[in-house]
Amino acid sequence: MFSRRNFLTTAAGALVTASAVSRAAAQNIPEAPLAETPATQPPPLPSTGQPYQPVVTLNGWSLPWRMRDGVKEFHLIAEPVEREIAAGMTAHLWGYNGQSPGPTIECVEGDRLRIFVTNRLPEYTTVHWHGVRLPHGMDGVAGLTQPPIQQGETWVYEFEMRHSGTFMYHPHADDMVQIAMGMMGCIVVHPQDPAALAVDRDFIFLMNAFDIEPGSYTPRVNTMTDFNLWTWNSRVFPGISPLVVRQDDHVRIRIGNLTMTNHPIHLHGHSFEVSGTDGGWVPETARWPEATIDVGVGQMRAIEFIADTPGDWAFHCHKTHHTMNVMGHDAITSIGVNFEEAAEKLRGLIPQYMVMGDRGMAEMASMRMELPENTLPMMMGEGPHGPIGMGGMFSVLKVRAEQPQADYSDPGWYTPPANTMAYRRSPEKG
Ligand SMILES: [Cu+2]
Repeated sequence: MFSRRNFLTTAAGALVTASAVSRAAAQNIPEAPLAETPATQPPPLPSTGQPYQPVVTLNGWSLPWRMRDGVKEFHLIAEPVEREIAAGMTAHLWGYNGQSPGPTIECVEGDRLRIFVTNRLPEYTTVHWHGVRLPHGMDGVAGLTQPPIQQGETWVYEFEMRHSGTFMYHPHADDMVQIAMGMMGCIVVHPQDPAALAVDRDFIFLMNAFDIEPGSYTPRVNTMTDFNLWTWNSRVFPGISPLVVRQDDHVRIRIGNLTMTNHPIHLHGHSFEVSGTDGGWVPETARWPEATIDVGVGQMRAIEFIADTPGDWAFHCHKTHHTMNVMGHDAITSIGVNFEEAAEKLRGLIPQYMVMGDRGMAEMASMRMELPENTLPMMMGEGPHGPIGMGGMFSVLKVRAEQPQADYSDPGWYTPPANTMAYRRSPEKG
């Protein structure tokens, strides 16, 4: 779970440099809860205000608020964080309240929000509320709508959430660096009527990407397209939580893209409809069936389906390089090349010399190579039938008849009923 830090102490300390908030105002700043784990937190029901059905942030959490005179007050702290990308690799990123991405901000259409933003980064920042329709001065674009938030300062954004939907937040100050470092989060504005647009399970995540050299911890911020970690909420498979649902649940998955390229997201075993974008909800009469939805840069797509078929269903980006991890991208293609002659000579010099990749690269999925410190092999994940050979933007939708309502715990691997699985044809059958 997240922890509460003593904000009054830190606020008082920050006053040495802060100029935007007076001492009296600082006393009134709500505390800023902190997440210490990349584990998916169970969705919290709203403590005050209108009821709503909360979302489940994959490998993330939702930010608690304080209700003050009818205004929901949140507190984001922009700061350096350590994020586990998957077991075996930790990255030094920038984020909010202890993690990258920052916590999901959930509220209800018509709510008035007061969001305190404290800057503990080594440079200035702002927060832009992507997709939210608000007054000019609250839009968070450094230089255009406000001066940047300097180190140590706390700034206040206050506006009404006039439309339900799925939005994002991220800096609009030194954008290239700050987004490459992992600064982003989700915003979910629930409809006034909790019965409107109701689903049984509602998941959300952001797609992001990093370029972290094996053996190092900090992303290269100037990389334009050649990233080596394709992540969902700053996690790669098998570090991404499975999406666990009960059979026949009406499921919504909200997917935002803050990488520098598009991602065709594909779901196995089901077809879905796009029900929302960062512009709002798609009228039911305008939806059409899909099995893959391309999510462009800076876009958000909400998809919906009935999870009618039990099983473990792959859910992934269809760009094959995006379901791979760090190591091995630079390996030369050598399919069909006969290395044996050269290998014989090399073995004379290096006794353990091994030929790799002359029959494809699948063997790499089961091979445990020596890796530098703090990095991940290209393919990972062990399934019930062997290595899964995936990494990056890949997870599993787990549909189970016996999954209890509102239970998100991992039921383990699926066992198919007898005679419903592909089988090896015995050669003697002729
Ligand atoms: Cu992709």
